[in-house]
Amino acid sequence: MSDAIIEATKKHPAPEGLLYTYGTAGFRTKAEVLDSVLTRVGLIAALRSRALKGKWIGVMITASHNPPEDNGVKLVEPLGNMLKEEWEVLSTTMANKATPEEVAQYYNEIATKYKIDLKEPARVVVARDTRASGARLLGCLLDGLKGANAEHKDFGFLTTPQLHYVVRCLNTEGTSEAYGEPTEKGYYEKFGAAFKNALKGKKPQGSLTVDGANGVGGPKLKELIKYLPTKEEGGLDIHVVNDNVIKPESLNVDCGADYVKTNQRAPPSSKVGPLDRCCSLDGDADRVVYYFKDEGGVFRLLDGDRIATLVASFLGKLVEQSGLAAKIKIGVVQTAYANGAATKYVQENLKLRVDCTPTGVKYLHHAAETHDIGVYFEANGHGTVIFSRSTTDTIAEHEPRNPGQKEALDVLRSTIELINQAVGDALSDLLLVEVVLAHKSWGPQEWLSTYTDLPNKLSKVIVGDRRIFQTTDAERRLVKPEGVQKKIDQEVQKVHQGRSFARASGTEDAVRVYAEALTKAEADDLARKVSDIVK
Ligand code: NG1
Ligand code: ZN
Repeated sequence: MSDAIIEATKKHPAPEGLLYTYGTAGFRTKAEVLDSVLTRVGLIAALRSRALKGKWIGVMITASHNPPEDNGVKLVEPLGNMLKEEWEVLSTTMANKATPEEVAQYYNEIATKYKIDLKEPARVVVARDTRASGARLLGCLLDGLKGANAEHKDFGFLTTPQLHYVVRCLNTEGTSEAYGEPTEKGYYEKFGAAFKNALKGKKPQGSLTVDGANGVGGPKLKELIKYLPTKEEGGLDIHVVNDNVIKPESLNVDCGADYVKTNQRAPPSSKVGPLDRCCSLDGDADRVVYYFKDEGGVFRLLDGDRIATLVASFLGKLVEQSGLAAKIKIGVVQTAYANGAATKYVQENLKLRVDCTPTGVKYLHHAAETHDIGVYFEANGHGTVIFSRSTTDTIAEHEPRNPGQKEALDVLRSTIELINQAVGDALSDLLLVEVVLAHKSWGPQEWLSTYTDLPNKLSKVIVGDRRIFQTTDAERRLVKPEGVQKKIDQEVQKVHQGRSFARASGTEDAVRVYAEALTKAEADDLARKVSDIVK
């Protein structure tokens, strides 16, 4: 096999002088320097599958919300989770091997170290977003898979969460954990049916305009709509905008979830009226944020924190109304980017526990697993809800004592079906939000009025070497460079309800500075001061 690996690796030589890292979102950088990485990821995917005795491993080619000229790749574990951390390190080392011979040698070293039987089958399922570089990078990946003699299924274009779904389905097919049909159609059927059941006759008000970021999410949502009840059938009136995937250079440009969240404004092309619900997906449709124009025409954002609070309160009520409050506890997981007002609302109004973890879905997911029901969202709109095995069983086996309990239990059970528990999924998340709003008979204004966000500012600071910034306390405090945290603390104390932190980005070569305060002017000023400190 070594010869085949050497051949494959030779076709896509690694550029000199570049250092690749498998970060929180896999490998992600300019697409033009990713060929060698993709081939090697193919080798790692084959090894990972063989290590798990031929379970299906996913490979997604995407750079999510990054600009069109970027691309990236990430690996998906058999149940649809993020790649095991140990393997992130192996992937990084593999990507940085200089010669084809060293690559082949390292392949064998991993096999020896992890006692992987190279005769085991290797099965890999691949998909990509709509970036122009995707086809070329897919070719590089397939060369790697061929070199490692791995079997593969190519699903063409999918959203990241759809790929996670397919991987989970393939590995659970025919078992008691079966998740669904391992096809794109199976995804639409599962979530379409769950949406209808979870609505339980409640009709969504008004319409929803969805901005697809000119990425893969737009056409996939249009497909999903075919499986949803129509407006006439009591379903949702959805308008898809920014769904131009024919022009890949428009991906994430002046639209999409990241644009809306970062700029705190609607895409300039938006034409909706006051109180019309809107939401934006990101480039691979694993994030969603909501927003609307209020009656005064002012832009109002309903971000990941809002989705988490809305969903946690809804599930809390359903658990209580089903008669399960004594058995099931809900926890909310956030990162330091969660608005202070959201954290306070969850603790004081919803009376739920809040955990704070470092940035990166794997940390949030892990913390959410410690709860019966774990609701986790990043402020940027990436997140989902997970139910522990025993909680799922409790809900499945519970006998309602009266019609009220039965009603709540039915909705709870369908809501579980509607949630993509493998990973944060913009399409499933938006259907979930719509179900909650329909049950509460809420428009965006009622949702917004649950609490008032503290004004905040997120800035990006370009520094010489971001690796010198080391944090503790879920990234809320810097331990290095020495003395910097003390200076930040001094500035924070000068403003009302101030909070600020700085951390190195895991996906861009920059340090991110977050600041919030009682007024917008103070938050902006604090962000500026802290940016000057870290510069
Ligand atoms: P970095 O670049 O490490 O801040 C960003 C997002 C994360 C997460 C990852 C992966 C912010 C502040 N950070 O990470 O939440 O989504 O990208 O895509 O939004
Ligand atoms: Zn994404």
